[in-house]
Amino acid sequence: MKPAPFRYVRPSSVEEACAALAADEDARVIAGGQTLVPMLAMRLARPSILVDVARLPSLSGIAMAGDAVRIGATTRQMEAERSALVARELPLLAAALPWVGHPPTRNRGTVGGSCANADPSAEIPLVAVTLEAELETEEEGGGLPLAADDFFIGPMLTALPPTALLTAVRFPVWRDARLGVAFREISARRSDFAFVSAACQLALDGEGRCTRLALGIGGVGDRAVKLDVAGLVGTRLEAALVAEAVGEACAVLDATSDLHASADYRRRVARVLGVRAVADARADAQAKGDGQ
Ligand SMILES: Cc1cc2nc3c(=O)[nH]c(=O)nc-3n(C[C@@H](O)[C@H](O)[C@H](O)COP(=O)(O)OP(=O)(O)OC[C@H]3O[C@@H](n4cnc5c(N)ncnc54)[C@H](O)[C@@H]3O)c2cc1C
Repeated sequence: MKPAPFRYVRPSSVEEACAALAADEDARVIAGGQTLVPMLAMRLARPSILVDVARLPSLSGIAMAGDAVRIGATTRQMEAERSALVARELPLLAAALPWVGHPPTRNRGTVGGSCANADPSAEIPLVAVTLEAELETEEEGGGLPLAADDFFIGPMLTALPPTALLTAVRFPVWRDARLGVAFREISARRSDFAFVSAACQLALDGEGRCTRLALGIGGVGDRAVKLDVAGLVGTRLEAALVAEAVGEACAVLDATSDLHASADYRRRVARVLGVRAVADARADAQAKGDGQ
C-alpha cells in the first residue's frame, strides 16, 4: 500500500519545527522513520504534514550534562551504541542498545523516536524508566522536562503534547565504584520486539552489600515499569532474597495478554528474567571490584 498524500517540511530550527506543529493539528514529526514510514504505508497514520527533524543539528549529539548523559532526540541509535561516552557512563543503555531492532533499523532509528513511539516492549524506554531519565521537550511558548515515569503513559502513548517536540533524553550517571548492569530479553527471534525484557543496574560496597538497585521490566503491561525491590538494598543479594523480592514485585504487575503470550506467562517470565538480571548485574559489579 502507498501512504495517503501528505505535505512535507524540513524545518531549519527547533523553533520552525514547533511552529509547523502548532500550525496544524494533523502534523506529525518524523525522525528515523523506522516506525512511522511503515505506518504511513499501511495508512495506520494519515498526517496532513510531516515535519522532518532528522537533520536538525541542535537535536543530535551525546554529551555530559551535570550528573547525566544528555542524548539529543535525533541521535541515531547506532551512534549511541558506538559512543565511548555511553559505554563508559551509561553501561545499562550500552547493554540494551544491541537488542533494539536490527543494525539497519538502528542506523536510522533515533533515541528520541523510540521514546516518542512508546512501544511497551521497546528497550530504550525501559532503560529510561529504570534509570529515572528525564525527557526534555520543546513547543511554541516553551517546553517542560518530564520524568520518564510520567512521560510513558501507555502503548504508543506519551505525555508529549501533539504540538511538542521531544528534544533530548537525560540519563542519570551513577558514580558508584562497583557498578554492575545486565539486560535480558525474550523474543521470538534475536532483535525482534521482546515479549518480556529486564534491565538491572546496581552498586555494591567493598563488602559486597548492595547500596543501590534499579530493576525495570518491559513488555509485560502497557508500558515499562520499575519494580519496587527496595528491600534488597543493604543485603548481599543472596539468591533466595532476590527470588522472593522480585517474585513479590512481579506478582502485582499489571500484565496484558495478546496473541503472542498470556498475561500469566508474561508475569512468570518477568520474574525469571528479573532474578537473572539481578544475578548478572551483581556478578558484573563483583568482577569490576575484583579488578580494581
Ligand atoms: C523490523 C523492525 C524491527 C524493530 N524492532 C524493534 C525492537 O526490537 N525494539 C525497539 O525498541 N524498536 C524496534 N523497532 C522500531 C525502531 O526501529 C524505531 O527506532 C523506533 O520505534 C522509532 O524511532 P524512529 O526514529 O525511527 O522514529 P519515527 O518512525 O520517525 O517516529 C516514530 C514516532 O515517534 C514520533 N517522533 C519521532 N521523533 C520525535 C521527536 N523528536 N519528537 C516528537 N515525536 C517524535 C513520530 O511522530 C512517530 O509517531 C523496529 C523497527 C523495525 C522496522
